[in-house]
Amino acid sequence: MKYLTSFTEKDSTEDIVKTLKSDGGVIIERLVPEEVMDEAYQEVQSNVSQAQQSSSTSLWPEGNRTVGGLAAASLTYTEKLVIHPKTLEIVDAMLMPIEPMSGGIPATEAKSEVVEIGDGGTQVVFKAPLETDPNCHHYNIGAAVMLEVRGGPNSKHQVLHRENAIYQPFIEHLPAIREFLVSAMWAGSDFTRDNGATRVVPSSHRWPEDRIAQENEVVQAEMPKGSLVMWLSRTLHGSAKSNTNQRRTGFFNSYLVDWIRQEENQFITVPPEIAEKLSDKAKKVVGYSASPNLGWVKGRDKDNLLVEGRSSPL
Ligand SMILES: O=C(O)CCC(=O)C(=O)O
Ligand SMILES: [Fe+2]
Repeated sequence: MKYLTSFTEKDSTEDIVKTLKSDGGVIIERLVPEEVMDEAYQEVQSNVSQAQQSSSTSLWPEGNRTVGGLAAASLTYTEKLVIHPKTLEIVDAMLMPIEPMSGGIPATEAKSEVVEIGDGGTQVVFKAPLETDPNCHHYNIGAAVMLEVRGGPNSKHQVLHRENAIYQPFIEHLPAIREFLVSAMWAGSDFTRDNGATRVVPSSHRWPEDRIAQENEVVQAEMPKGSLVMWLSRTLHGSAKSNTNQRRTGFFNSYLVDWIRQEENQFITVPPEIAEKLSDKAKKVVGYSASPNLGWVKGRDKDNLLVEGRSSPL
């Protein structure tokens, strides 16, 4: 595999998912009109000061621009990109939630039974899991950020990394688990070879951890504005250096199973007074919903924790 396959919205979700699983990444071209990307960019520019957009970390050195809390900084981004129906269909197929976000048929609950153990006592016992069993109750965004590569004398390729690196130090001794995170990067400008289009190493999600990528195994997610590149948690990738003075604007979010802590704290970045303005689906994906066992608030509705109802075992 020396390239990422490009699809369009007309291609079947099944085909896209098959390729995402085999190659570790896919591009979907022109999934939204360019104007949607311009609208999102304008909202970010009016809501976030230039000073707040500056960055000086090792992943995002001086000169580039980054914006955190993007789900609050641009409601167009949250409503039209994060919960884009095609994207949600793909993520549903990858993360296998009990409650699919794309409106598909809910999967059956992970199977457990309560057995009698004598003297009126009982115990919960889980049956051996099947590959087709759900992998989460629902999923949320892990982080939602704008990542803007700016060319300049110091422009360098970002270190190739796997998105699972934030959890891996603590779970590396577990046997391989099913996919728990999918990354999505929307092109807020054209993504070109010269302006920093994301570097991706196809098939690297199936490599042993210590295999080192050769430069000729790295491809770039070149795509026009309004397109989307998605990759898996074990796929090596990173932003690229820019040789131009154009901005390369990426709108990034990850989708993460509900049973792992979100990378960026969405309850601070999208406080209830902003979350209230979101559609029910957007509220849910940001994190304002609960599974029967996780994230509950006594007295609040499990599907919308901003309103009264039932969500807790108490
Ligand atoms: O901006 C990009 O192209 C990728 C960025 C990335 O992978 C990261 O910051 O974790
Ligand atoms: Fe990354």
